[in-house]
Amino acid sequence: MESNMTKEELRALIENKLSRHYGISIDEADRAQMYKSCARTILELLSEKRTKFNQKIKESQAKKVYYLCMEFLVGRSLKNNLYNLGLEDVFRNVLKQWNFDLEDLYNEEPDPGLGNGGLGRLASCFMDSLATLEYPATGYSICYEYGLFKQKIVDGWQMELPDIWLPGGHVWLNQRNDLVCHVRFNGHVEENWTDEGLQIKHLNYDEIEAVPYDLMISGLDSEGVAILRLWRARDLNNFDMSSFASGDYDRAMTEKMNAEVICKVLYPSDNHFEGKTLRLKQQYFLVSATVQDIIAEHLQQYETLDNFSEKVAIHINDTHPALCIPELMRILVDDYHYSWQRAYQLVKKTVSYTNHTVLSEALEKWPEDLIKGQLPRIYGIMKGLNESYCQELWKRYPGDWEKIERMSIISHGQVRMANLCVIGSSHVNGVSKLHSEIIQKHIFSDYYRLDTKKFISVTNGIAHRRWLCQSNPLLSQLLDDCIGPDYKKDASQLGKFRNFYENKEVLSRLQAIKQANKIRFSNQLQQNGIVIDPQSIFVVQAKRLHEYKRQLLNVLKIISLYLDLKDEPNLSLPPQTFLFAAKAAPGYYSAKEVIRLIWNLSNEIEKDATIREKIRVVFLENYDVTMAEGLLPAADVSEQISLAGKEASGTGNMKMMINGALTIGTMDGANVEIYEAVGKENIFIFGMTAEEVENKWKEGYAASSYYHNNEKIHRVVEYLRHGFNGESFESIYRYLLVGDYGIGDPYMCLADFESYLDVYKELLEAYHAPFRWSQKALINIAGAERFAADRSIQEYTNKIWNIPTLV
Ligand code: CJB
Repeated sequence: MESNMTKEELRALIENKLSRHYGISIDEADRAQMYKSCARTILELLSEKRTKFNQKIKESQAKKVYYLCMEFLVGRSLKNNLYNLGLEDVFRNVLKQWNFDLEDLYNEEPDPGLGNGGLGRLASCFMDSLATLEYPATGYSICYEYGLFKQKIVDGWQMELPDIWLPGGHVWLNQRNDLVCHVRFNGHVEENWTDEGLQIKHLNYDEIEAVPYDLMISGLDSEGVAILRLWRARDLNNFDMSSFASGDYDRAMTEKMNAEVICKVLYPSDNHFEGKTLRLKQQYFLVSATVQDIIAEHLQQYETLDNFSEKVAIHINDTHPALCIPELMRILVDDYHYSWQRAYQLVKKTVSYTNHTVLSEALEKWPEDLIKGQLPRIYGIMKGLNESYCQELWKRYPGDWEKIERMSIISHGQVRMANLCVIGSSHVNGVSKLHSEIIQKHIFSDYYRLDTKKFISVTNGIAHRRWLCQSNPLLSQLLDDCIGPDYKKDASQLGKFRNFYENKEVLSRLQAIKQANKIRFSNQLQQNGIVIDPQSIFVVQAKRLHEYKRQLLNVLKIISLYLDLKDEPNLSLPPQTFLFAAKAAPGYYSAKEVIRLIWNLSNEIEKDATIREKIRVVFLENYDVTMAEGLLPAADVSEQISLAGKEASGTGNMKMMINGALTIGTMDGANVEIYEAVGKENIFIFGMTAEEVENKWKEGYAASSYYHNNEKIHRVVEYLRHGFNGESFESIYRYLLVGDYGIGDPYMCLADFESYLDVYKELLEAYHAPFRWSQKALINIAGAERFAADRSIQEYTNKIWNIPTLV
């Protein structure tokens, strides 16, 4: 993996960038200039690599994969590319001679927040794997001017500040003016029968330009380079000169702003549908530009679209890019005159879809009138698809109107995007075994019965090169020493680490590494004035704030421990630091209330000098990929406590496991497979199963019965009811016991509380035996072999995209 670039060669490359872009020599360069010059040097190397790779793909006529997602949470690029190109050491040495520290340059780079959480991070992990495994792949998304907001906590309340990432992030983007295309909105459609058949014209539309910006992602020790193509909207007319000339400056600018507002900001909600016009426009903007781009690239190589589905796989990541189905139909039928039937066949063979959530509030349902107004031609196509699909259903299920209605795309004035995706795709997959079973049994059961083979499961995975090798170099070194370096490209090799289960030296090194990572993270926090004890157990819950993820349940547990300590200050408990990291969607009141609760609990505990030695709560502000890279390797305990049946997979669970943290969790999402991988001795499982949850709902769940009948629950809830740290938490008390619609505690925190507390106490016991604990950590690291994104991608290529590996 070592590159053979010499120091002299590298020096010359960097000097050249400093001179070309800033007209300066090394001695004059500041950190920002040096960071950008290093980035440009890498880009030059990547471009050369990319050209060679493109040539190879072209010659082999390999099938290409296009991965569409409204979010890519890429993380910083400098470190990732240096690592994957094997250039970290030579860069570090050259920079050192010039008195620059590579770590400082890493910190110059903004962390582009072009995603909300798991969905966007998964997409980025997949790009890393696609490049490393040498598949020809392009990711498509939007170049949001502002990524996910920066989080600031003011007196416990989350405030949102804009994420201005482009000034430092721009350097990685290559503007492709040669590939600009046009996207049309509004207007109306005219249909005329002529001698040549039905002629369709879209008239009086508003048109804007889509300008692509490419970001290159290098594979490790491979010839592959993946492209992430991000679209920016640009006003086509650029400027209304006549208004300007007549002195109407405002008007001259308005049109431009209206067009460009499309890619201004990422919608900050996760697992939640925002039925806003601008969001719909963003979605269509992405898919229209993307499909045009894919078609243009295909035609350039093959000069026909007849072989489109043999050479192209288009993957839609969740329903957000679902409009690519009617958009592809539109282009095939209107622009290339394919028959409706043939076009539909091509679309169905080309497109595949991953479902990432079963939460009903996340399922996208657009008002029919909105789509009709904004995208009249697309609306017409969706109606056509709906009609022909319903006719097919009618033949199959004559008279069963209820079923046909459930399975249709458009119904009761709503366009159901998940149905569109299923109907328009070759395959539909869930992201863990449990989640795939749930979608087959529930939301897609009708379709599953109709076409069982369409549905498969691909468990998520993580880019272990980023989340283990780069974030945890000490552990990576230990693995190199024990099992050799092959696991970096073949994660299944991690399993060999099990052979060191009895090896005392390895186990004590493992312990020391965890300690070093905890110290490293504590030192980082100290720079921001937060002091934590690296000798304490680090219990980490890091993920978006959502009711179903149940950060509240974790808080209830901590309050219970706190009250135990207040009653009995000498209680023997190992020191614990509860670390929370989470952003709440700006309009998500109950989630923001939980942040306020955590923040105040933290302050309340800090007041007591004895108790804070034993338990401490820290809310880590502004969680992002960069923070995760420091935090996750430092975790002793990974909290994965969603209500069973709600978390599609989770990937933070995999990231902490591969870094040797032990999971306390429910049988939800990929936790089930983590449990299978490590065995019951090496994970702490509690709470109801998905089936038990379902049954409890059916019986009728009454949170109040737990409150009245369980002393521990009663005590904790009462503590909340009375408030603390000068604040009231009446709203949370009401949330748990009364609820908005008379359903208190909709995610059943109280039902799982007792089992959670019991199992947490078992975990604390287990921590008392450090040797055994290390053995458990070792089993988790080895067991992570199956949670690499490389494995997921191989499953996608084999089972869904039908792309053979390049040789
Ligand atoms: N997910 O992050 C999101 N956003 C959504 O809108 C829907 C789902 C998450 O996707 C991850 C990747 O598949 C899953 O691991 C996670 O369970 C799911 O919540």
